[in-house]
Amino acid sequence: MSSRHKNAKRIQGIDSNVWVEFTSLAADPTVVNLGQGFPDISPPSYVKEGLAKAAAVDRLNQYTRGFGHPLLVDALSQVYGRVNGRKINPNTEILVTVGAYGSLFSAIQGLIEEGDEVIIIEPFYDCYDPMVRMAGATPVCIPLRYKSSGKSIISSADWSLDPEELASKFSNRTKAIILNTPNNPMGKVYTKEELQMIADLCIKHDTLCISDEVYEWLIYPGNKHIKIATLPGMWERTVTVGSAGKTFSVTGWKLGWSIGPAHLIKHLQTVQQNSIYTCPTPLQEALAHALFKDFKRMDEPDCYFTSLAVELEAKRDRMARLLQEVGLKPVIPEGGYFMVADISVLDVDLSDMKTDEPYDYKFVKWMIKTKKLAAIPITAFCAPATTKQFEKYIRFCFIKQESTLDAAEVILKNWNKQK
Ligand code: IK2
Repeated sequence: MSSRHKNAKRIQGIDSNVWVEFTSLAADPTVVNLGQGFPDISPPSYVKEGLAKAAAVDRLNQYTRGFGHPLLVDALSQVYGRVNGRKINPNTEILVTVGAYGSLFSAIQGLIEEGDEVIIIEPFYDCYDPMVRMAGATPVCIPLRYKSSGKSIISSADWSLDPEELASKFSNRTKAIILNTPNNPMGKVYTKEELQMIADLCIKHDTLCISDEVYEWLIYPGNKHIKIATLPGMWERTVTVGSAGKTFSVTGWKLGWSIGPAHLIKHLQTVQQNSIYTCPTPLQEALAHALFKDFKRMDEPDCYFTSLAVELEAKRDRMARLLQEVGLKPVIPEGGYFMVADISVLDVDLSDMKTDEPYDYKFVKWMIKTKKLAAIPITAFCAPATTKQFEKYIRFCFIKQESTLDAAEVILKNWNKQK
């Protein structure tokens, strides 16, 4: 092949992707899919109807403002103005993107320089690492460390950063840290003290913070979501990322947003105007109406931002019981809709699978094939150096209809009977 047909260096070594691989394995309709994080529950009817209404208006089927449809940035500025306790300028402090992915991409492309270092906390949402590499920078990873609370139930709160280890990762080349709270995959919701420790280091080293908060509304009792951008000295150095897919259970809409100070957001806008330019107008219009509806009832129990978390809490608890019944040790998440489980107790011998993949990859492939149940291997969210620490964990998604959870229950209850 001619050398002209070779890939660009910036995408060297990032060609494998957990979603591409495991979504196709789970596509078999006989497989119960608790893998990729998408709901199979119905999105709210007003959200779907809003899209049909928007598509019926001719004007809304044409291009809109590139940095965000005017009605949508207005809605976002109202919701996040209230949440952040500050006025947010809809035109200069918000960018609407193709999903949270689009926000992460434009933030990293727009703010990270070749040769920079970016701190990433493991396990991390998998795209952070390749996005940092594509920008020519180096990911500097630090794992969450498990410390038993002494209780029989393991919680995502039992995983935390070692303050000294974190401090040691900062250097004069550190341009940013990527934070994800509530975290995917562990379900960890960072406490105010943990966020303050990160904020202090960001301020000390003049570092940016890209805070991925796509599960911001999905918080279980006893926990509170705190935006790092609201801590003193952090607004001016933080880009906060959100997702319509996660907020309204419409992952197929692929709309997201970045919120932050104008001096940072303008660089994300530059990336967007020179790449995808604008997002679909009818989706943005419908999302704006949905946000306004729930904004108006934010203190009421039927506000979708809070009612979804209530619905999910019961599913979370059901998922935990199911996993415990087969002897798995689930990590009870404080937020989000994933549950990680320690599979080491099952002691499945996979030595006949002749691949050099980590144990969890082999386990999930074996489980899909023999048990017809799909999950996601946790080492997909780790750098190679941390594989050994996490390869006995897999992730289940529980934002599923009761019938899907029933099907998973049958598989798990028959676990030892099946071949
Ligand atoms: N950031 C995080 C932390 C996410 O979890 C996601 C979506 N993940 O869903 C797939 C899975 O984990 O199974 C994103 C960003 C991307 O969000 P969006 O779909 O809005 O681009």
